[in-house]
Amino acid sequence: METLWEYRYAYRMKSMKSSVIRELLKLTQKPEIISFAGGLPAPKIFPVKEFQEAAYRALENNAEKALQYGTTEGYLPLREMIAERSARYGLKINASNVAITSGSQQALDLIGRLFINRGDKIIVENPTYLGALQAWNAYGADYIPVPMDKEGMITSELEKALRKGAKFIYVLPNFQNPSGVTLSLQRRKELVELADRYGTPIVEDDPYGQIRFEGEHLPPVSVIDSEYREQEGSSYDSNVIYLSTFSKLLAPGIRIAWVIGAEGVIRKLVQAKQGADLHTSSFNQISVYEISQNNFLDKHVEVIRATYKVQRDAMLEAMDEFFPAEVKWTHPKGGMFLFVTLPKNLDATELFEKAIKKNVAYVPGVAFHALGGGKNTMRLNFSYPDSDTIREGIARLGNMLKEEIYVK
Ligand code: PMP
Ligand code: G9A
Repeated sequence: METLWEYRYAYRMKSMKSSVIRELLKLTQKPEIISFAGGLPAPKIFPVKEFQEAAYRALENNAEKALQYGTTEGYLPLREMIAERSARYGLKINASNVAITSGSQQALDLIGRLFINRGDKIIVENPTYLGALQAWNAYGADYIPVPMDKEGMITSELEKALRKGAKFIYVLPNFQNPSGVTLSLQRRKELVELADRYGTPIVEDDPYGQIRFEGEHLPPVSVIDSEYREQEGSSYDSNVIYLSTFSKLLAPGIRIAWVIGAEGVIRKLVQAKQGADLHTSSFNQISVYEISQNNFLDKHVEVIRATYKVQRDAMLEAMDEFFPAEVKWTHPKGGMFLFVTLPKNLDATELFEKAIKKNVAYVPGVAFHALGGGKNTMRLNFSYPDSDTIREGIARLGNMLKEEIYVK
């Protein structure tokens, strides 16, 4: 029966759809399905024992804080720790530049609240992270997608987009979700120069930067921006808002992430967060602080890198073996995803049902294209299934694709 709520939804609900990833998560939780769909970290390397000990310490030594309301900015020792760790990557910040959020997803939503008026244009990579589109659709964002190649966002195309006038540029420089592509150093510099020339700030979303399997670490866009504008002294007056998260470094279930920004931006973001959830779980923040002691994060990142590298290799090898020659894919140097391009006449959304019949799932690429397109693309995740499962799933997918390309 219809309730009285039916005709009372706010305008913003018109542009809101369910996230394909969230919907697929329900479907792919069936044990018979091999899922390359969700961006789930590998549960086999969750630091369970270390979390048990950290949670114990949080309650043993710090229960008054862990179980109490906390400040909206977040637990100060955790923010200080993040500021110190960020210095390694060249970010000159202190705790006043850091706010803790309930996942980076909340940070994306708060950024929407802070900056997006209905009809504002946001420059995004094409494809881009679906969760950002979902957050910003609610605020009535319009998008200017910029095409990518093997080096990331194509900067000559970015210039065309900037001429249209945009509120900000959203960029995922490392092992991008969904493409797995990394923005090259040269392109990072060009991005910063162009953004500066057109007076357009940047949101840098970097959940995967530390999960590199090979090659040299590249400086964050925020650091290049500070250098380019010859920022002096210790205050972070950057035009870049930088996001990262413990979801991929420790575990996503704890929902702890951070935002780095100029002090003024952090103050506004904190005001918006006050209305959203007062603050992020004190207990989880203190547990994350505790688990991070004695260099644990660095040790654990090594385990993550080693595990995902093996699984990425298993996926690439299996694709070479089982995928038809007409299909192309990216070769990520880190992160959790790669992106597949099918021949133009194939539609990955239509094929999805067939894949499910073969008990294998992926995310159809259309979902990551802000203005549509990308019908013949799909995203595959390699962090969740183990290597044997990956091989089996890729074989199933390869067979399905061969049937489509050769038999029809
Ligand atoms: N940004 C990107 C690019 C992501 O891939 C994710 C997680 N898939 C998030 C933000 C959100 O992460 P969380 O909310 O778990 O911190
Ligand atoms: O489960 C989620 O919604 C987070 C993962 C995002 C992704 O698969 O990109």
